[in-house]
Amino acid sequence: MKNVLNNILHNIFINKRQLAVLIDPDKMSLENVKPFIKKVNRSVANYIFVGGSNVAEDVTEPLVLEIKAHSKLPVILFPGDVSQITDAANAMLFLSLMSGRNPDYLIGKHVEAIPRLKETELEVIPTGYLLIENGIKTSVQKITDTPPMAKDKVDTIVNTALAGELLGMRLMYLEAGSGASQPVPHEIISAVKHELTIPLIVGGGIKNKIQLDDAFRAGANMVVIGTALEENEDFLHELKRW
Ligand code: 1GP
Repeated sequence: MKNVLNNILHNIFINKRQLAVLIDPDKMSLENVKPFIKKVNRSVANYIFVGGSNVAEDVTEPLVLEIKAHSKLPVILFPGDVSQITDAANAMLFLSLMSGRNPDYLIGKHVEAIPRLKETELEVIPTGYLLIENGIKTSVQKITDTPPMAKDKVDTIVNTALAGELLGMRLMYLEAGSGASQPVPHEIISAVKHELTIPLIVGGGIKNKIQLDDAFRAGANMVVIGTALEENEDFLHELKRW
């Protein structure tokens, strides 16, 4: 059943914080999946995102199958490329990089993805994706050849997010970039949240509970954490309860 987006909306309705653990297929070996996922299962995480910027072809599907073998949590593809699409997952964020002006990442890759998507039962969730400046050059910036949005241009960020909502995006993702030195500032999260009616996801550079709480307090409906858990799995232990 295609119920991931409904589940996200329901959790917002009941005021539940939502946490997604991001696994990059390029950085997680199959034999490490089981012990890692066992810890994820014991944490407050609600979703497992799978994706990355530099993923070799054909590694995503075996990874998703291994995750599914050890967890009942929904697996949501967060693909860096068309080759990462697999029917083994529950849903996919159909990301449009609205912070940039590279047509490939606004519409081109999406058209390329259609033949693959037609062969799947994936729940496809249109998602506006805004890369926000964090002080270092991130993989998203390098691979897509698009600059991040300046963090002092809050009005432009808000207007871009609103344009995404009006274009029909069902989710909006504020991204500082994987391994960012600074997460998305709370002023930006709250300004965007104030204007949007669709769910707001925030990720990039969140390394501890304080930053996580800050993002939720500012208005994030879901927070995504990847690098901090790759570097310190004990962080998951801290996430056993909110
Ligand atoms: C990256 O937002 C995600 O796309 C998570 O970022 O790896 O820095 O947690 P981190």
